[in-house]
Amino acid sequence: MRKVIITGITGQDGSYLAEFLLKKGYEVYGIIRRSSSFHTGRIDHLYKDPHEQPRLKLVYGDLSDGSNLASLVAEIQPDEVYNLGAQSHVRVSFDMPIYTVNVDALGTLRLLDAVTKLHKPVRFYQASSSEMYGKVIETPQTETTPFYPRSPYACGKVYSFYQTVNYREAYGLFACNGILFNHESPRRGETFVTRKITRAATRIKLGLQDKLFLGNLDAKRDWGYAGDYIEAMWMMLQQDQPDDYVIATGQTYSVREFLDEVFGHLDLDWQSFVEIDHRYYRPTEVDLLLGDASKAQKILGWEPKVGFRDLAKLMTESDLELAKREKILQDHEMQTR
Ligand code: NAP
Ligand code: G4F
Repeated sequence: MRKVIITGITGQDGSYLAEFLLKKGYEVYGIIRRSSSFHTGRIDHLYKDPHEQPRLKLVYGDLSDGSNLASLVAEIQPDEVYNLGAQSHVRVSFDMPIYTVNVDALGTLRLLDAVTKLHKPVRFYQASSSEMYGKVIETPQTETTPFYPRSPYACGKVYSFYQTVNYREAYGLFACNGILFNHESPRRGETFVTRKITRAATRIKLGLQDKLFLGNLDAKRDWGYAGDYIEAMWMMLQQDQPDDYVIATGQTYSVREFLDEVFGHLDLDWQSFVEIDHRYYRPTEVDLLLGDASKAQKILGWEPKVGFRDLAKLMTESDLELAKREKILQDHEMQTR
């Protein structure tokens, strides 16, 4: 049975990737951080599934601890490693630059080093990001577009990108960078803008909230569906040669357009509920991202299945169900007071 290590298994992408790899018959080792409260909500359904559970193993580790990573890698002897763990919030990286770079940049180096010391053929995936294009030098962005990072997060990801390339070239490691543009889902963290909007809009619809505070509404992103994007990660590691690939939809929309879509779906006018809060602005913004994934389409045979409108709809409908459950609980509490 092929063994795989996933860092960041408790996150959005890690949870979809674990689901996907378990279905393919892999033994999945997820590295999780110790936390004072439960944070495995996105993978609990896999752990409870009697068919998947025996092949899903959770082990404690942290990208800031190289010795722990080296022991885990040596013990597990994986065939594939997916490095998805990161402090992944761009705005937060301005508040915590040193921590972010320690985990997102040096963390990758620690893992690459541990994997290379195994002296067995291991395939390595690095979660690189469209944020590396930052103040974009050309549009659309491709694998050859120069990087111009605009945050501590993006600078850390550029470092990891080049370390991944260097381990491929210097040590012959089968290592790939997936340069993924923004991808979202009902499992997206609630402080990223799409999920923040779908959570708030659906709560407003049910009378659980009356305002939504946001930052820059003019930023444009190439938004895809996480479920599609994790398949591309796996495809990269199944090729004959390691390489780097852009994964994107080829369409770009503003935060304002996402608001139109979500509130429109709920028959609400967002202008009546949204207020601008400058705390959500970034010191340096990435104004426009638009990816060209034709290399991935040609070589991997990958293309996105879910477009912008369907993505907004599926996230809104999922959060509407969540808001309904919250409303029932709230009504019940009021009645029993
Ligand atoms: P996410 O939901 O924020 O998940 C991040 C994961 O990393 C969580 O499991 C988190 O664990 C873990 N983590 C954080 N700090 C860690 C540390 N010090 N050691 C080990 N694990 C740590 O992110 P995502 O959206 O799934 O993204 C996955 C990866 O792709 C990230 O590297 C992100 O930077 C990159 N990326 C994401 C996108 C996107 O649009 N989603 C696009 C391009 C690249 P806890 O649960 O304990 O916090
Ligand atoms: O949803 P966001 O926080 O995502 P951002 O910064 O594009 O980063 C995400 O995608 C990257 C891929 O390009 C990943 F590498 C990264 O890990 C992460 O997953 O913000 C999107 C846009 C920004 O321009 C931001 O300024 O939305 C704008 N925005 C406006 N109001 C807001 C808000 N963003 C957040 N998080 N919260 C707001 O209230």
